Amino acid sequence: MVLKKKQKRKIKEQQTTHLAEKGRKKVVRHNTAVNQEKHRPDWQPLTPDADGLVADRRIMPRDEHDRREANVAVVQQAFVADFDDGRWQDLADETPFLLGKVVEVSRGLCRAEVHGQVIVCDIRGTLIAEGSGFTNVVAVGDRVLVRPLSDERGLVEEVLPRRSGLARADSFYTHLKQIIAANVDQLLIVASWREPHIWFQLIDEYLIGAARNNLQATICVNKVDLAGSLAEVGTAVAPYIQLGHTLIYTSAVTGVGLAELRRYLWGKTTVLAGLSGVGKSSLLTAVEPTLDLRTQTISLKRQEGRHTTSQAIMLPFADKGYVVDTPGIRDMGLIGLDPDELITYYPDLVDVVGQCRFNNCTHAHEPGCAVKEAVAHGRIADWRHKNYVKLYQQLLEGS
Ligand SMILES: Nc1nc2c(ncn2[C@@H]2O[C@H](COP(=O)(O)OP(=O)(O)OP(=O)(O)O)[C@@H](O)[C@H]2O)c(=O)[nH]1
Ligand SMILES: [Mg+2]
Ligand SMILES: [Zn+2]
Repeated sequence: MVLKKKQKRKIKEQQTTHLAEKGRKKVVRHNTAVNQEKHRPDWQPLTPDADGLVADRRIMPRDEHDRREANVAVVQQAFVADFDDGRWQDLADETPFLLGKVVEVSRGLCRAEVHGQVIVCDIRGTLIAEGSGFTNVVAVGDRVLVRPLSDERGLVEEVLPRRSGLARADSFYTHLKQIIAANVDQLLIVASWREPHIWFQLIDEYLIGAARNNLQATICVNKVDLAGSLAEVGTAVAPYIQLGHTLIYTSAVTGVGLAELRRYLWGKTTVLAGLSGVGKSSLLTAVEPTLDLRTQTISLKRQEGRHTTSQAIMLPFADKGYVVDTPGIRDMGLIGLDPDELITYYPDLVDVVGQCRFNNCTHAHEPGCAVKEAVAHGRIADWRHKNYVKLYQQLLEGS
């Protein structure tokens, strides 16, 4: 059959629309947070391969990056677990620059400790975070190469590879991460018993964030002076203890637990995270009066408009170790997480989910749900189950 010109055009149009739609659908599907999360490498640290080719992606000037691209094996978005002060120093020694450690970041500027002295450094404008998997170029804790400009001023020429870090997924580009503190050893999740009231859902989210960042986390419950007794606190947090987490109970007012907290911080680089007002700065000042964080915190607050919400400050701790004080971070753990992956961060629920009547049970309202049964029999804490259901719902709505 011979088709008329008009008919042919119509068919072609239909085909084109179909193809365009197909194409568009494909792009949309590819861009969902879930798929981006699936298709990107994990956030776990990597170790060098036999040839020493590792995630040696430094943040460097654009042309320098292009020049090296051909020769360097690039693994993006990864931390290199075995970097230490010696290796960073070796890298710096190959250059005419000095090794610096970033202790505070502001827009286009940072403060870096160089040879034990903190100096203000500009950040070279051509440094790009593109391809590193992070949205920000420099973070607190970063090791950088500094070109000295004067006794008190320098220029950051390059950001050296990171050993570890606390990062949160960017809320817009969910496949990218904003790094809050780099090269830290551990995370101290600070909550308060009252004022503000202990909030288990946020602790759960922080624990998930720590696991996704491959960081060891400890939970500190502060303001225990506001509790009837320590036993009351212990009973409330028992599910965390059963899961194998370490808890420290403190009061910056009465001094309870400060010796233990000091031991925990000593010799390590620790980042503290918790809601505003739980007492992070008070605790640090109480265990190390020379830190004088009150003034630091106030001066940062005064400049609030100029800082991002992830503004953090790193301070030396008791001549052995560092602490990173942060403002309240609300959305650390979950962005970009596949809803079906959430259960893996609830080991107490994982143990029983296989026994649910329906194998696609969401453990929210289905009959014959083994999780709900375990809650009813007191084998799983009611609030752990509630947090799981709430977070699962949040993830579904977000994806
Ligand atoms: N009762 C009691 N109050 C405390 C304790 N620790 C801190 N506070 C009080 O809680 C308030 C908040 O303390 P901060 O140390 O500023 O809290 P923060 O976590 O650093 O808050 P941001 O800097 O806003 O994130 C202050 O008024 C402290 O005096 C404690 O152990 N017991
Ligand atoms: Mg504070
Ligand atoms: Zn179930």
